[in-house]
Amino acid sequence: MKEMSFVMLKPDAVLRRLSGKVISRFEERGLKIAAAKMMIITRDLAEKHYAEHSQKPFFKDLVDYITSGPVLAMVIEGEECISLIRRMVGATNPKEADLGTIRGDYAIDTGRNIIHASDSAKSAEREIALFFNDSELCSYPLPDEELVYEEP
Ligand code: IDP
Ligand code: MG
Repeated sequence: MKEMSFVMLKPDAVLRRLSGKVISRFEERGLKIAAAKMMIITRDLAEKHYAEHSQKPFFKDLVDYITSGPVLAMVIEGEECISLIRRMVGATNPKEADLGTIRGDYAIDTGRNIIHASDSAKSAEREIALFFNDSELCSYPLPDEELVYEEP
């Protein structure tokens, strides 16, 4: 099933100039970038995005972090890509993230774990709507798309 996920490269990823490397992993895996924009997000948007964590002790630090510099917000599309991207991203605490995952290869600190990815279809829908208008989502076929094997 085709899905769309909201993926955001956090300020440390952008400032460490890792954006290209991380985007390449998604492209090389066969996923499609449906939307992308560099933004410095407001506290209001950050608080809405992370609303589920509003009562957590790290909430203020998290909002400070995510608003501290530019983020690269993206919508990524592909077959069952929500869980696939979560697996590619790795554990929230990069010290526990497997090597070969994005966090496992590029991060060391939970508070600077370089990337966000939606954790469910419901979150993806909510997060995409927070960051993008429908008109910003690009629908286009990839040359190899018809080669994807569909389970009978
Ligand atoms: P996720 O990003 O892997 O989905 P969540 O539990 O949803 O992880 O937490 C959202 C973000 O909040 C994490 O990516 C991380 O940046 C931050 N965070 C989570 N737990 C902690 C913590 O214990 N200390 C500091 N920051 C945290
Ligand atoms: Mg989360």
